[in-house]
Amino acid sequence: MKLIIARPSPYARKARVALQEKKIDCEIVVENPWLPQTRINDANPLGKVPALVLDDGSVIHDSKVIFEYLETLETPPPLIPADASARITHKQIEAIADGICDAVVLIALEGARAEDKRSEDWIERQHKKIVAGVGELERLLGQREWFTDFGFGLAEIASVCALEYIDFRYPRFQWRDSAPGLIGLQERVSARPSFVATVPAPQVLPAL
Ligand SMILES: N[C@@H](CCC(=O)N[C@@H](CS)C(=O)NCC(=O)O)C(=O)O
Repeated sequence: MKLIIARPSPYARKARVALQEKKIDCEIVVENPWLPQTRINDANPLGKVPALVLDDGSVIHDSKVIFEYLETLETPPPLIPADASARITHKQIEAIADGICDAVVLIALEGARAEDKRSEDWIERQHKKIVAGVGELERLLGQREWFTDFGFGLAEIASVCALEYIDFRYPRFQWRDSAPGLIGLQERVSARPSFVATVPAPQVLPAL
């Protein structure tokens, strides 16, 4: 099995963390999907990382699907609850966290455009999604240690990948000022070896 990633990608990080938590053997291949010579389209028609290439050559892409696939391998520990209600909560939180990352990516791409082609209105629109998304994660966590009684799993992984992606790509938004509960969550989760080993690292973003 081979996982194609980009080092800064928060989506790829979710899959990398799941592999490490479950101690699943998997080759990691680093790509830069933004470069013209990228081979990512051979694996994913949408040209995005992550993509998981199975031993029979078939490919699973989109981090949500990869995460779900890894769970079907039934390698402990489980990271998605079997209970339907907790499962939906985890998937809902993943959707919010990924939505935050989508907005951060769009702001970063806008920043890569020539100044006269940038839209401040567009950046502001995305900024509001990030602020609202973090606010919702904070509300959902409340005073608890974990989002659900299941404990550490998909919701916590996706959320901390998103929060640390904000730190990495969009430090203008100081989320810690408005989300005290998430500070504790981020500190607890980021100390895990799976998170320490997958801290986002810079990659060239070509001018658009
Ligand atoms: N929904 C996708 C998003 C993946 C994604 O947007 N990846 C970015 C890197 S962070 C990418 O490869 N972008 C290249 C492009 O959009 O052309 C997932 O969760 O896997």
